[in-house]
Amino acid sequence: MALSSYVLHFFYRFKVLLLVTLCLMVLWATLSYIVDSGQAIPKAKSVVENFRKVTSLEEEEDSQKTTKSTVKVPTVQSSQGHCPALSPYLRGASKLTFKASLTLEEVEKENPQVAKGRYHPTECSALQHVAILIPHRNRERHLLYLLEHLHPFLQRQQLDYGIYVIHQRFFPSFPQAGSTKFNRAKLLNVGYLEAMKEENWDCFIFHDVDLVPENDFNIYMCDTQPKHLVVGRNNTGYRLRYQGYFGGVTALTREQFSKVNGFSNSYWGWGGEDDDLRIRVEMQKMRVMRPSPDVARYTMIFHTRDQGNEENGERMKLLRQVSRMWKTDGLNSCSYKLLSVEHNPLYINITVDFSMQPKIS
Ligand code: UD2
Ligand code: MN
Repeated sequence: MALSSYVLHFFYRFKVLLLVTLCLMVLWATLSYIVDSGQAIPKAKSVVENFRKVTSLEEEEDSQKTTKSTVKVPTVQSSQGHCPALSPYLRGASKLTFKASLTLEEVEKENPQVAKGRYHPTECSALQHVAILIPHRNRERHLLYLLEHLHPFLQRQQLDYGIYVIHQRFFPSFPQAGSTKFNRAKLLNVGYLEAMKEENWDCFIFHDVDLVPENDFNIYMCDTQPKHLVVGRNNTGYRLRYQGYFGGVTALTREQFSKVNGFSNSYWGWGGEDDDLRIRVEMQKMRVMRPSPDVARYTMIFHTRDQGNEENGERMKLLRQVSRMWKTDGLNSCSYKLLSVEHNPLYINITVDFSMQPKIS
């Protein structure tokens, strides 16, 4: 009897002890949870935010695919002056698509804020006034795709910009009636001179018609040194072709470009004119800058060599003469016959005829 009451008593005390221990454990667990969650909330928040960022980027990319990346007009209007150094509308890398059935009317509809080839942000005053100069002949499809992607791209960068297409007149069926080889460099000189008649642009972007930028962190503004914006492109494995490469898309301020007397006018046909400009830049003790390779990426729309733009056999000879020629061959000697200047909704079209120009030998 005594033994059983002792056992009962022992069990009773054991149960109480167990209960107290359990309570203490629950209390400890609750307290440590509260402390932990205090630290974990910011972590969780940042995870959620990152997730949101990723999804919104994907969503934006998706919406970009369907709506062809129309820039959302900012809702907050302010009269506070300059736009920020880095626009809040940038999206990063985007997947480019080129729809076979695209028309100019569609691109116009997607860019209602662009008038006569120009745009400026309304929410702030742009840091630079940028003229985009595109040399062009017989590449209508490429021009259409470039306009489609470039307008929203530049608007996301909050730039005050104008797009100039400099078109070299060609008479393919009547070569004897004055057809000339294509002259990319001279067209770009014409673009500079004609654009400067309209506005005192701060910065010039010399832009091939077939290169579409893939990442809007590749900023189309000029810097303290001339900039080369094409580090990589799809058809060269996104690698820089060679160290001194300065082709495709470059950005020079008004002063930088006039300091080197612009491009040479003497490069007829394909090749050399880009290296010539780099030599001019280096001769003026300027240094070519490049954005980081992960943003300076382009898709070049496939093409073969154009009729009238055959390889220039003179280019090596010309490149050896730059130091002797640059002062007299450039902006200050660029003569041309201006045929028309049309202010289309999405670009300013400057048509010139070089057929009377003597070829340099
Ligand atoms: C490379 C350079 C280019 C230039 C060229 C040599 C790159 C990415 N680009 O381009 O900047 O130095 O070599 O001259 O390295 N074009 C026409 N119609 C024509 C011919 C040319 O519109 O009939 C224009 C068009 O803007 C084109 C540009 O000239 O993008 C360059 O010509 P290309 O595309 O035939 O030469 P590519 O790709 O070798
Ligand atoms: Mn090309």
